[in-house]
Amino acid sequence: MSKTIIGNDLPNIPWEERAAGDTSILWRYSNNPLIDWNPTPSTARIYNSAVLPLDGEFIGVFRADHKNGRANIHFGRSRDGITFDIEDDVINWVDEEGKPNPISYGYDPRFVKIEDTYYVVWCDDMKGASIGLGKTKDFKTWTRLSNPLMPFNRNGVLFPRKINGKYFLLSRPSDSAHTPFGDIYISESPDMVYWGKHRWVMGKGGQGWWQGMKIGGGPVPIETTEGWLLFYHGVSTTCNGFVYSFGAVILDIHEPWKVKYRAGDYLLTPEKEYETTGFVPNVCFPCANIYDASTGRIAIYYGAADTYTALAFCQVDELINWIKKKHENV
Ligand code: BMA
Repeated sequence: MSKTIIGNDLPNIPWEERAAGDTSILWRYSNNPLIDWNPTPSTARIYNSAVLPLDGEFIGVFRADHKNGRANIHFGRSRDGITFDIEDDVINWVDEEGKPNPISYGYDPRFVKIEDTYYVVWCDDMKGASIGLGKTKDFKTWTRLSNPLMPFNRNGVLFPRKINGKYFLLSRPSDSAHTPFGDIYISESPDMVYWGKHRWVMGKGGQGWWQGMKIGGGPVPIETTEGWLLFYHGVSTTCNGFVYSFGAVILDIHEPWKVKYRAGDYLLTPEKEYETTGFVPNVCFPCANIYDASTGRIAIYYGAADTYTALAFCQVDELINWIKKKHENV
């Protein structure tokens, strides 16, 4: 079998086969949610979080809303990618001289390994919503780097390798509140410090009302023989507020600002009670994906109702065929 995903194998990927009779391209884990209310003494809700494999087990950076309502980022570990042991204390960030450099709030982290370094990208406070960037090699020392982009911005997503010798970062320029607009842009950098060549990648809208108000990049893109596979969230406005769903797109492998295929339908929209009911109802917000290249299995971690962490699965070839079939020119 020729491999579609260009990457590592992960035979112990958390996985559950699609239920008999289910025809969904992406299916939910039957034991969702993975993380329920009040998961640690200081935290009320852990969701919109990111997981990576490490040495046969799993690690993650977790968005935790504390009991004063403020969000911050915690580190955690898991044997199986399903049950997590999350530290009750926030990550202690330092600056590049090793001096404490705490974040005043942080949320929606993405986590990526590039060469021998693990990077965290999150929504940070730079007198308003902006993109935070930090790195670690040992999960003990966590070093903050300078904010890659000016405020106001959210949904920073790094690509997992350099492309044409440059690092690439997706972002979604926004306001500092509940942004009623938003397209996905891309920026590049030779060194993770200076970012430029900003380009527009894709806009809200299309034929699907589910992404009519705004969109934002989701998990770290997956390299495939067809291009970069990117899950992204899309938001529609109803008379009862925003509804967050997610879909998928394939970007050109060498020029990732070019959309090759974009599915007009969503893959997942709030339906289950843990998605429709919680601190913020009707939110499905993906922040991480892990994969097993040999079998093409993909597991996606998503936040549900700004309260829970949930898991869904798909198979890469089925997904890519579906994206092509549902492709629309926007
Ligand atoms: C966005 C972000 C997400 C959140 C979503 C729905 O603006 O703040 O963290 O899941 O709103 O409330």
